[in-house]
Amino acid sequence: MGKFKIEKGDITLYEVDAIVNAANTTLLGGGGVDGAIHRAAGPQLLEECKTLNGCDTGKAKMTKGYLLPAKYVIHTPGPIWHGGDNYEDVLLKSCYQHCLKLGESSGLKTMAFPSISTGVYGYPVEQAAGIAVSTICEFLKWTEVVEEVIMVCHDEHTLQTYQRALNEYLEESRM
Ligand code: AR6
Repeated sequence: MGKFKIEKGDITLYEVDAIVNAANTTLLGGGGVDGAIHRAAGPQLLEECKTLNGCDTGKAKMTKGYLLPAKYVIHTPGPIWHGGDNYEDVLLKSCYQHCLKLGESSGLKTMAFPSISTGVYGYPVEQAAGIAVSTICEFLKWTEVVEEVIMVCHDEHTLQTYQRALNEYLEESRM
């Protein structure tokens, strides 16, 4: 059973086994957290990403962390929000699940996630937070490998939304 934390910060500064990148399906970089991770990791990250042949939405692929304090980067393309009737919730949950399973099968003990899809991809953070929190907490109940998952929120609104989602999840699981 692992621990779950929600913090405000910059994920590129986290010294964990793996940070997760909210990427796009090309895996060749972009703006937002993806741009920040590529800048901090240096050009070797892009070189490795070029060998991966992209990644489907909802799946995940891992690279080394290069100049980052994190050992590895797990890249996952989140769903683009198209109103909510296009399997966005299924795909977002799948992102978290694939990243967590990849971390576990690679023997990682500590992982940090950004709020996948809630920036450029437009997923409403209130809905995304519920999916992220429940998927991570369910996984942490049974894993014997991953010891800690940190949700790294870049701004105050995102932080408060994830904290509220965690409180709601804990209340519901007590009922
Ligand atoms: N640390 C933690 N979180 C961050 C950081 C950071 N350094 N920088 C931004 N965020 P976004 P998406 C937050 O747009 O919505 C890229 O171009 C940000 O405030 O990075 O999944 C990709 O290449 C927000 O809360 O990712 C794709 O094309 C969250 O990270 C597309 O954007 C996600 O915002 C992916 O869009």
